[in-house]
Amino acid sequence: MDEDSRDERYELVIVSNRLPVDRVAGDDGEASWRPSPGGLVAALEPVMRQEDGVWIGWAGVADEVIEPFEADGISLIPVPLSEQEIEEYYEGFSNDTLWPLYHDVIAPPSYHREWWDAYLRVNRRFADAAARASAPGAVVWVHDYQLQLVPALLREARPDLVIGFFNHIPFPPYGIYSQLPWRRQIIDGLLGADVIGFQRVADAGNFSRAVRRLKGFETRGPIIEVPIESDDPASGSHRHVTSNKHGGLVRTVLARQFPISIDTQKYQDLASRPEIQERARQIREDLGNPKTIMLGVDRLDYTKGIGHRLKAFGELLAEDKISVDDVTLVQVASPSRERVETYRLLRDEIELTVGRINGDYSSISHTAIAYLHHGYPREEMVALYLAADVMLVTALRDGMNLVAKEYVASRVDEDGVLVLSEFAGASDELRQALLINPHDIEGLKEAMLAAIAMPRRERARRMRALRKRVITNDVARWSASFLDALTRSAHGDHPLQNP
Ligand code: GDG
Repeated sequence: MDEDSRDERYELVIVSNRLPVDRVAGDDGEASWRPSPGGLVAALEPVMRQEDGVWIGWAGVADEVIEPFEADGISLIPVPLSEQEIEEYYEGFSNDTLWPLYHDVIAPPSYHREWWDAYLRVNRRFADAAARASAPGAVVWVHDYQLQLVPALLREARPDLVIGFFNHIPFPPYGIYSQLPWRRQIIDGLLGADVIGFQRVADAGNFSRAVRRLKGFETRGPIIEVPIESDDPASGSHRHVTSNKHGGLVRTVLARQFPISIDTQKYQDLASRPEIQERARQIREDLGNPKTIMLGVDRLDYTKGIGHRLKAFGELLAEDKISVDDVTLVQVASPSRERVETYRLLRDEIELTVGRINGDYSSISHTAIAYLHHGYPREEMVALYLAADVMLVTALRDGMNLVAKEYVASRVDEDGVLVLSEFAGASDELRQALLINPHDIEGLKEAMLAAIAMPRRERARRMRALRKRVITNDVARWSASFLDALTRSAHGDHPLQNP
């Protein structure tokens, strides 16, 4: 990499904790980069190519400085992180302070001042990298809770940029958020953006309330009025600077919902492939062709309500409402954050519960729960979705939950029943699912029985309505509507209506 290309400037800059690539060792021992396909890349790839874009993030390798490179035609700028920063900024502040706090304190958040220091230091590094890579007036889109300080740090360095932030996880109610010792700094960090996107209307509302309570700023619907100080770099730029009703100068920030989605077409295409449909039949057969297959697919995370799901399933077996001869639960729990203590404890707890249920109810020929602590290729996931009569999404709190949407997108046969927690963002849109409160174990059990017994016509009616939603609102539409709001904001126009 020579000096010139290192100093390249881009019109569209995506910033996220992790770059969408993994380093893999080839047969010859040479390391190379493999794109890690996710919805976000799928949605942004076409825009990135068209707009001369770059992606900034950590490459997944500690204690190494990696020069900018290209993978699959996308320009990538790695931000280095030391092993200690991964412990303090990522596993610590991001995943053991913010993650539990933002998910309704389901697990107790840990507050450590040295973790905060690392969070600030790493956010500065990301903001510096973005400031260096951005062309004059470029659009920068920052992602997720690990980088909430980047918008303000970036605005300070580069008031010419158009800055967007999207929070993939919930934003908690004020009573919970206010626990955070650094609650003001985070709000200030986010308010550096021109557009702040959330998954749900309720998340945007919680954020606006926190802004009013902590900063005393006025809000009008989704618009937040941020007073301009004379030394504020924004005072030099006329973009979104207007007078408020008291005659003071304010910068306007748009904070509203932009519910994320999936690459629907990709799931439909996979589900239509004969070999994947054959694999779905094979899965059913391998499970002993039970009348009903129930499925859970989650990262092994305490927010996903896996324990509540197992409890309901175990009680239905104990009460003879279902039998292992007829019903099998397949639980894919993909490994996650295994270096964080709470996650290790959760794994023990879940595996103890699965072992007990299987010990009590399985027979030689029928296993109650097929528990799989693995990650699978996407093709296998789609085969599982096709094989499952009932999909169980019982999150205690979840920004969106893409699994619910992937299940619906995969059901090209218009069959299958989605049981969906009202605490997952997806429940705002997927109203024809069987909506449940996972804390209400009796209610959850009733919904599971209703799903098992649901007649084909009703299954098809509900699935058609769900599919319509996921087909219309796919991830390309999501990114287009966020970028459209950002571009409009660059012209001083904040859309008050849904874009
Ligand atoms: C965060 C928010 C929000 C899981 N196991 C395997 C596998 N997965 C894939 C799923 C899905 C993704 O991982 C998980 O997405 P979720 O949305 O369900 O949950 P989080 O990981 O917590 O994501 C969430 C999301 O960000 C986006 O904004 O919806 O609320 O928490 O795509 O399919 N994929 C493969 N093998 C596995 O074993 N291939």
